[in-house]
Amino acid sequence: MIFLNILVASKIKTTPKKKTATKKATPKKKTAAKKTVAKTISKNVAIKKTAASQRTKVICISHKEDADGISSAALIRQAFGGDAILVDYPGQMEALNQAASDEKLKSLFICDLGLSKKTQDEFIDIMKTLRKNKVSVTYIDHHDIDPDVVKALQKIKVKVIHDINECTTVQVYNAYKSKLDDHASFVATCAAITDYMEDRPIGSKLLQIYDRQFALISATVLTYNIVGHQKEPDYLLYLVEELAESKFPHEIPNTFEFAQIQVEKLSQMIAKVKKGLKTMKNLGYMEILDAGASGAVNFVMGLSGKDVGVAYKERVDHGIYAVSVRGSKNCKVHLGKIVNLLATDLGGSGGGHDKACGAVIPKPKIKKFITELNKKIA
Ligand SMILES: [Mn+2]
Repeated sequence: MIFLNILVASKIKTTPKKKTATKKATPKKKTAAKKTVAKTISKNVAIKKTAASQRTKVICISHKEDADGISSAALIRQAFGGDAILVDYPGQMEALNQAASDEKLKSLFICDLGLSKKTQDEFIDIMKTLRKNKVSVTYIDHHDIDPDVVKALQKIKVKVIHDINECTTVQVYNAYKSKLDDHASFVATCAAITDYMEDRPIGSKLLQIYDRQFALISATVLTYNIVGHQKEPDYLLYLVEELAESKFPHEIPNTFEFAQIQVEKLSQMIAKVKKGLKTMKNLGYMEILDAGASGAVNFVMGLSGKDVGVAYKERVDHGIYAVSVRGSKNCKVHLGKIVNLLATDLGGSGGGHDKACGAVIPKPKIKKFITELNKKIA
């Protein structure tokens, strides 16, 4: 899913074990490298050579808000080592820019981060910088993408793995199977389930390996732990490490207890949505105050009786609303495409799947966004 916002950050003790092995594939050669650069400072060619050889880092920038992003990062880590940087959509470009200026970066993977009209040009520019610096870049995703963007990326030799029919983790699994252990297929299965993509060609084959109920409860508990820890980046990185080490969600301490608390909060959300929900002809909508929009949006759609639900939450510090949109099975339009265009028109950004997408909308434009969306989905 895309633009999944925070549900609730609750305060159960989760105490991620601090691991020292975070830097697996990134041997530090700081002092040595500096000396070499200093020695060769007068010779341009020599500096370039040194700069190339001191690039050793592997980084995976992935989506932090759902099991597909976290699981993609875990499988990349298992296959290639290196460190994960977990981001949400508002933080995506900052992380990419930072990676682009990292002189030690050798290889960059970007996972489960869809591009929109608003972000794609800047994304391509950053990729150009990375490629100029000879960084190998692999972009793996399943969100709707402008074909011209794919062409532009391939032209500068960014490796693009893109299929709108399989979730990102399944694509990572499929591409790098030979570098992964057997358990990776389970991690990919959980990601497919949370992205509603366990019925796709590869996803469904993977699910068949495992007992359906076992996979469902594992995927759900993992998801609740991810959603409930959005404000604890260390915990999310810890989850990446544990999954990379082939742990099942139930083997990670306290995950089921934490999920139970999330379930309780969700049941309270049902009551709140019943009270606060509003409708237009074609959609139900609601402003969410004390939780994330994405945790409420399915209830908004379901309880409104409409085929489209919109939930939005103010990000006070950013002057924007984080908006989540869901469509029912009866919804025949591609919400991700509509929202991408509409959000861009209103000075925001957005996009995603046909039945699950999101947007960032400037605060004064939220009413306009909802009324326009109501018209466009008629
Ligand atoms: Mn995904």
